[in-house]
Amino acid sequence: MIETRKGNTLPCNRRSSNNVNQMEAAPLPAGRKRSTSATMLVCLIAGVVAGYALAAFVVYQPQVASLQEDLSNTRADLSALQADYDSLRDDYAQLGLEHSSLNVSYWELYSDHSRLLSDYSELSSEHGELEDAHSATTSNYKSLSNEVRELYGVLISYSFVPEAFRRVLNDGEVQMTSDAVSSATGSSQDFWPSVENIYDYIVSNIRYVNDIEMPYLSAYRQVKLEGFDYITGFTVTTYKNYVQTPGLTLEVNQGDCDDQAVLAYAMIKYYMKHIHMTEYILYIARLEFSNGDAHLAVFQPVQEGQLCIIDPAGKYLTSRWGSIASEEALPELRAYSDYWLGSAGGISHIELYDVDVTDGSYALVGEGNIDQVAPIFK
Ligand SMILES: [Ca+2]
Repeated sequence: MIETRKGNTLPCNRRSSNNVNQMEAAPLPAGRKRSTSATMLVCLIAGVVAGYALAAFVVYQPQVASLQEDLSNTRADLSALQADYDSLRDDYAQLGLEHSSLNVSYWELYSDHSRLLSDYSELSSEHGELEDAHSATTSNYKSLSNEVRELYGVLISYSFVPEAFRRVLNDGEVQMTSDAVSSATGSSQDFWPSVENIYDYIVSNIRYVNDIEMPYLSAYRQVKLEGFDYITGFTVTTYKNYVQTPGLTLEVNQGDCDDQAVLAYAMIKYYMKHIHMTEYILYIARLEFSNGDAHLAVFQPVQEGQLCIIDPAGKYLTSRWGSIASEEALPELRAYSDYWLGSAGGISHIELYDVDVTDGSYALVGEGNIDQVAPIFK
């Protein structure tokens, strides 16, 4: 601070410099001097300020430029972020729509899933019931198939020889002839007269009648599944033949050749076992004639290759001098064939069966034409 004094004038000799002297030589009024100093002060301050400003400008100008650049970059970033924001907002809106759509689909699928679960449960229950029904049906089908096979055998046994033997020549059926045998033989122990009396009994008491048409299963079809043969169908055919039991033939007093031959076989076997007390070999002979007809008769083999033919239906009994007899097998078979020559064309084929009358089981002893069968009796 510069101090000024009011009202006094400074002495001249107290200044050594020229400038000061000049000033002293032309002294200015006191107020004018103060104005100059203020101006200078202002100028000085202004200069200082300007200097500072210049210095600040020099110093801070790069920073300002950098800040401006940063500002510009920030604005660009802001603009990019705004664009990103707008895009994300659009995406969000789109995702919102998709979410709503997916939500609707989800509930639809949830509903479908619930319904399918319910359907699955119901179908599982039905499947279980069907499996039970299938198991029962399979069991019934197996039973039915077995019964059809059994029916096939039963119907065959009603119309065909030798399949009929088990049904008509078992012990129960043979026992049914007891009264007839006693009546015919008088319980005599004399074998040959008793056999002849049995023959005569049948000829006298059993009327010859033709059989009726009998149905039978001529064929059946089957498929194998899991090791079992299921019958899928069958063919029904009729055959004019019915092999009666001895009991029925005696009851109705009629029958054709097979019925009368079966009755003769049963009565002679009953006589052997229960009256004569010796059971000899006895054959049932199934004959085929040249005209295609078939016939049944009883053949009694005798020692030394002889044969006695007992055929009540054919009215043929091996005889000599009007009484039952046995003859050498081959000539007797030829004579028997000649007996049929006029009506059936003679015998073309013979099957000999030995039947066990306890259960009707049988064995085919031999078969062939007359010349082939005759040696069996040797
Ligand atoms: Ca018959």
